[in-house]
Amino acid sequence: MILIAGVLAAPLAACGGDGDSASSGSGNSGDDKIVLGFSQVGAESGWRTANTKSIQDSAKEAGIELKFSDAQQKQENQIKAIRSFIQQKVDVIAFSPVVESGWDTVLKEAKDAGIPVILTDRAVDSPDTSLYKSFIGSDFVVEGERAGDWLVKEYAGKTEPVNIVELQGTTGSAPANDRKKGFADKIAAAPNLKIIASQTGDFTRAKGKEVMEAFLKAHSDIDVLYAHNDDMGLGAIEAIEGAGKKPGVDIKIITVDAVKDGMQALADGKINFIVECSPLLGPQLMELVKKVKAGEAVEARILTNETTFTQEQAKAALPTRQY
Ligand code: GZL
Repeated sequence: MILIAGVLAAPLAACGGDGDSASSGSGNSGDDKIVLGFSQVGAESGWRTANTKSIQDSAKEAGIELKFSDAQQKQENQIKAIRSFIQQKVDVIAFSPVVESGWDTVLKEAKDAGIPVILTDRAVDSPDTSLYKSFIGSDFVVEGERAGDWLVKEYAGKTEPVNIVELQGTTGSAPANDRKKGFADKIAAAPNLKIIASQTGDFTRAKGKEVMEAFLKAHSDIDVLYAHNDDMGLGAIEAIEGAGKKPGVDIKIITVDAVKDGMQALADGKINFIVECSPLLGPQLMELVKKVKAGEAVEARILTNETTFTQEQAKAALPTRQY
C-alpha cells in the first residue's frame, strides 16, 4: 500500500457542472483529450460535496473532460450511469460505489468493452480484482479503530458502565461496515464500554437527528454517541439539545470526516473528537486516470493519509481548513 503524504487539493476554483451533468455526446471529445466518466454516490453530506468539488476542479486542472453523474445514493442509478459511459465509449470510468456488493456484472461489461475502471473513496466486495485497475481511498477500519482508541483512553481506569449509541453510515457501504468493525474491535478492550443501540442514519443530518431522537426516547442513560460521519453527528446535536442535554458534556460525541461544520462544533465543545477522512481525492484520481489511459502500471491500492482532531487541535486547524 502506497501512503500518499497528505492530499493536496487542486487550487480551488468556482467549479461548473450541476449535480447530474452526465452530458451526452460522443465518447471521445474528438481531440486527444481524455474523457472520464465519473459516477458519484450523491450529495448526502458535506464530505460528498467537498469530494465532488475536488474531482470537478481537478479534472478541469488536468485538462480531462469529465462526464459526471450524481446517483442520489441509489445503486441502480450508478449502474445506469456506468452503462451510459460504456455506450459513450469514454476512455476511463471512475466511481465511488454506494454499497460494497452487486457490481460484478456491470464491471465485467466495462472490462469486455475495454474501458478501465478506477474505484475512489469506497470499495467493492468483488473477489475479482481484475475488474478495476486501482482503489484510492481511506482505510475505514483504521478510522473506526482511531475513534474506539480515543474512547478507551478517555475512560481509562474507570469501571462504571459507559452506554454508547452508534449512528451507522449507509447500510451495506464500506465506510459503515468498516467503521463499525474498527470501533467495536477497539472498545472490546474495555468491557464497561457498551454499545446499547446502533442504527443507520444514512450519512445525513436529517436522518441522524431522527434516529438520535428515537435513541433519546428509548434510553435515559446515554453517555456517548459514535457517529460514522460529521453530518449525522450534527443532526444528533440538534436532537440532544432539543432534549435539554448538553452535547459534548452530558453526551460525549465522536464523529468521522472533519468537514468544516464538524470541526466548528468540535472547536465549540459540542463534539469531543473527530477522525479525519479526506475527500480531496481529485488530484490523485486524475494522475491515475492519465497513467491508466497511457497503459502504465498503477498501484492496486492507494491509501489517503489522514489524522485525528481534539477540540484544541480543531481551533488551531479551522482557519486553514479547505473543506
Ligand atoms: C467516506 C465517505 C463517506 C463519508 C460521509 O469515504 O464514503 O460518505 O464519511 C459520506 O460523510 O457521505
